[in-house]
Amino acid sequence: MPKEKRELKDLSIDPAVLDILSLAKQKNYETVWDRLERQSPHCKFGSSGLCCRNCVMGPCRITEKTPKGVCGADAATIVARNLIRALAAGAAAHSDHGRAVAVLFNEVAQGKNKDYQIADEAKLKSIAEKFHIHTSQDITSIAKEVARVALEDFGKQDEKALNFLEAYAPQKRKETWQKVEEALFSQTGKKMGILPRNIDREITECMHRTHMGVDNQALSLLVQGVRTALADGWGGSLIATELQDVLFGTPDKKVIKANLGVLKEDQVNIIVHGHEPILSEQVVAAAMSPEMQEKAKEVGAQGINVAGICCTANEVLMRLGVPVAGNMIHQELAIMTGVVEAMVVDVQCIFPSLGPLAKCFHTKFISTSDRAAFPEAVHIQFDEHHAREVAQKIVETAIEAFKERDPQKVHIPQEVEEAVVGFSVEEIIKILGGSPKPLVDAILAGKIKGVVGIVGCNNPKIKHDAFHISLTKELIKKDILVIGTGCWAIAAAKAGFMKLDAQALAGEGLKEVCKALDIPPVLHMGSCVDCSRMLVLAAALADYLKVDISDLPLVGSAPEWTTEKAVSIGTYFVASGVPVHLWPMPPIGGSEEVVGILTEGVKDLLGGYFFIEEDPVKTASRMERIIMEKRKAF
Ligand code: XCC
Ligand code: SF4
Repeated sequence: MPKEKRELKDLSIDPAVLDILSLAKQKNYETVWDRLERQSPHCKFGSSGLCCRNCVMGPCRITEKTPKGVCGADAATIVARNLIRALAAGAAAHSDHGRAVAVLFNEVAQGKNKDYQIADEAKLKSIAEKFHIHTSQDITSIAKEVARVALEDFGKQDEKALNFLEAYAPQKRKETWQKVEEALFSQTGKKMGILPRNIDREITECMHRTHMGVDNQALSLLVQGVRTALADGWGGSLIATELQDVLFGTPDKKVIKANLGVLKEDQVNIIVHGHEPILSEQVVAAAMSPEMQEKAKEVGAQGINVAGICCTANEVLMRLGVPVAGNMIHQELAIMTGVVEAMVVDVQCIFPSLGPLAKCFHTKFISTSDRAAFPEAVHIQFDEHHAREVAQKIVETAIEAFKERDPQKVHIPQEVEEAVVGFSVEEIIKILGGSPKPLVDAILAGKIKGVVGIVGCNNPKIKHDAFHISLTKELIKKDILVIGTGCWAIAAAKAGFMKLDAQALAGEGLKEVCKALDIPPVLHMGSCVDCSRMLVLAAALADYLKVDISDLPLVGSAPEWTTEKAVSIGTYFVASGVPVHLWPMPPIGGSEEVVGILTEGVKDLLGGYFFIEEDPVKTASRMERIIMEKRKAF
């Protein structure tokens, strides 16, 4: 966090953001940056991971003079415990999302829910094949069996690895995990499991082990963190992605529009924000219905415009081509445009500041999930069994609000970019002509040096989108293909990096490949749970070449990370064999031992590791070096 007071232009590279920020200043609307300033400087114990609140003999803070907590826990234990608690929360967020999808999918399969259907039978069959489920049966029988293996991963009590991990992870990687478990046991004499057995169980075990007086060794704690992260990446998140594709369709290539300029002055604007397409798909469908469009006309609007924010945006843009109003940082700014009739939210990354902010406008801030409540929100309880009815009620509430819009407060930034999106693994393979071979050949020939997957958030401590965009730009210049998800993907879309024109920004080799395939050099692979798509792609390449993921010229990054989910994502990439860049520094600086394990120690065990770098250009060079090193071994 910079010490001096930052000027407006230092807060974001997005002109739409700066436009609304000057409006906010003029009108005295409070933003995330104002609150950050008031919270700064942040507590050093918290930022280095050295504050423990896990029992009430504490809270304990570790310093040179007081190197032990009341119970005797040292810096390494406390830092590791705090880290894996955060990781567990992140894995829980993704996996609880995955569970909701699995439960719904099961009900659809059982014929108990008619508001949703199986939209993609081909995908269902391809999933079934991975589990050796007979695909000659009727669709509902296949669906029931797939639902069973998915739900089992949340509840089975045996010691075997997750069904989904067994079915999806590449052979060599599974062998690596097995070997790591054996090596850890023979080196330490203590059993340390890496292979996750049950998604909920690993999260629970993180909570158990971090309770006062249970697991008090950094390595042991971090290995459980790895196991929990794997339960997320190859479990909860993967299940969410796969079954959402079955229920809502597997994304394919399409053109969308991005940034606050997608809001329309003459229409009822509904923003869907949060994470779960179970809700947003229904809101979009209801809004598009002729009946609702007609109602909107009755109140004087030209129609209804739905736009997304955060990962909900990514879900509906990938599948339905719905425009995206912005990433995480845009949520308050969107309301400040004065044209948002309703902001409809479910779970995750939704600022509780939105309720009070919406009160300054005609905007209805509508919460829907039984898991999430917000101050000053209108709660319209979502229920999968009455999904259409509830979605209609939400849309009607927005239409009603249109009448209250104050023209004096309307201020829509003009910025809009186009983006080519929809790159599911299935779509990528289709574009490649049915097999990963052309991509592998391009990599072997050096036209594409390697692939970097960028994920994650925005963080007001960092100039908004700046790291995302400079890093992306540097990488494609170096003939490195960039893929990614989450708020990075929205940043790239807004900055025009996902247009076909962006091929011009790529190095000669990458440009040639992208031209031949008619794709941008930067590929949108979806929402945060869709980071699992990147794992699946890596697995496809590894299995095709009969190597481990750690042998591939792949690097990951979370350059503006914020949430606990990002801790889990970063860790499952590392655990899957991918070196991962992070900025800002995670709260582990208080323990050299923990830093050592995560940046060095893991290398020999898992092939992946974390590295920290503040400068985008240096980050790109370091990534290139890693990639060139890996290419040598090819
Ligand atoms: Fe949240 Fe998924 Fe981060 Fe964006 S990127 S701030 S987690 S919405 Ni996943
Ligand atoms: Fe302090 Fe130990 Fe309790 Fe943590 S668990 S608060 S270090 S006494």
